[in-house]
Amino acid sequence: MKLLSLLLLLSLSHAWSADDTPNIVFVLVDDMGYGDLAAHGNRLIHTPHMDRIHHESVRFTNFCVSPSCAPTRATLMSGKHEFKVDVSHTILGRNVLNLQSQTVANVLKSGGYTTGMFGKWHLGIQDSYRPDKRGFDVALTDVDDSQKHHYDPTLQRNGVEEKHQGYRTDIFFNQAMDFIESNQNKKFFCYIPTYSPHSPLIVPERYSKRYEGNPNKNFLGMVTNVDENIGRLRRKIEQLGLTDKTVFILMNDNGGTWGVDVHNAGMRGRKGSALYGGIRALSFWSWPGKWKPVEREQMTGHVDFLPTIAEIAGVKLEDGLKQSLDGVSLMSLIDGKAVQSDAAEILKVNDRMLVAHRARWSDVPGRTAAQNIQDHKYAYCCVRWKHYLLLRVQPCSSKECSTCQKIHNRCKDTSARGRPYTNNIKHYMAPENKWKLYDLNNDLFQTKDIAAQQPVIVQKMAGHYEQWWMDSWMR
Ligand SMILES: [Ca+2]
Repeated sequence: MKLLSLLLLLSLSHAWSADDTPNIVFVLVDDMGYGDLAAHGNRLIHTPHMDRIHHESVRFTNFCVSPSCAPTRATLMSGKHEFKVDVSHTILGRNVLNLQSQTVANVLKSGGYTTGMFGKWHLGIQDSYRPDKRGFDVALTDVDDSQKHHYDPTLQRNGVEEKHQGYRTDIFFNQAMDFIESNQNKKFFCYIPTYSPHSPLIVPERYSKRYEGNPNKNFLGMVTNVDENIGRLRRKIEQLGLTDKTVFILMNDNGGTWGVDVHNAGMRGRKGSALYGGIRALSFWSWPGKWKPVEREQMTGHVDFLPTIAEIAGVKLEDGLKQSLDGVSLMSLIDGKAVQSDAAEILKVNDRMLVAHRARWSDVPGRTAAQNIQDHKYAYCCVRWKHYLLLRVQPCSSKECSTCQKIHNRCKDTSARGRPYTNNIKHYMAPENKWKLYDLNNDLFQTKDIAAQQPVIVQKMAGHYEQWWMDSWMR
């Protein structure tokens, strides 16, 4: 492992003196949706601190992640689609980022950053897969990466257990603030992936009582608790005099969950789906005094995170690594310098296609891993290109594949009695052996299939998917 780590570091080299490169604070909110924000038109939710970040940031308004937790984290950390780094689920050992992958923390460490992580890693917490073995100097995470330990949790700091008192989200933010204070005279990367507002929905009453009467008051309260913690974090950065020296990034990790019936920003789909509402995420990038707040509607995504961070940090990626990445640096969109130019990377952003796949299939007994993968090629996936979204919903027929059975069942039962997400349940559509095409400019809710009217576009995007599938699994 030592040799591997050395090789990883040797493959990176510094681009330029890092004196004027900023600290980087990255908050990733688990299971919050694009619509769970007052600034995105949600009239019920109370999110004043995140709204302020919205107003102060470069905002990527057409930014997509993966349909669920670990896949998104795998891509954020590695810069590659999760399938290429062996992540295809949130459990079953298929949420473990392979050791060949360099992480964004490896990249930043090579650029002289002190790196800390406080929260939900979800990419393997055993042995060499632990975050403190993947480029983080300090990594504090739940002892078994469980969602359940809301109060007085046992945490693990670089593999050593610690008992903590209090509400877990507050604890992680407190610990992150201590890290920032301790490293205020160094250049640091502080990654705070929350466990909230993921279920189970448990929050101190003072947050939920604001939403009394709403069936999802605990979820909404959890979002407000995260928001309050973000406010405390920002105040701490300000008190330390670091605001102008710190890039602050806010993102969520998959489509909406318990909040989609309150407000889903006009979209259909939720976490776990490949509809736009299942993958669109907020993506706010702020550097006070340096970057002007603006909206960028180019098609972007989590694949772009690592190369963008590398450029912000002044780390030149080694050619082999750069070419293996699925994304590009968005810096020219952030600082606006190249928006009017014909910079190659901007053209790539404007004409690229990006794929999302639900993954999460069950390991069906009697089928090999390779067969299971092939059985789910079209289970629930999409291709994005310009303002189009090409969708396929073709779950497998095995009764032993619980995830596909869930899709089959929801296709039959659209009444969704007793379930959450009542309005958005309609995103589970009857499977057909063909692609559907939606024009997101005119049909954000994705109800009108225009595939029959646009056969050339369907063919082009479907062709991209076939090639992508080969590239993702046949390596
Ligand atoms: Ca999540």
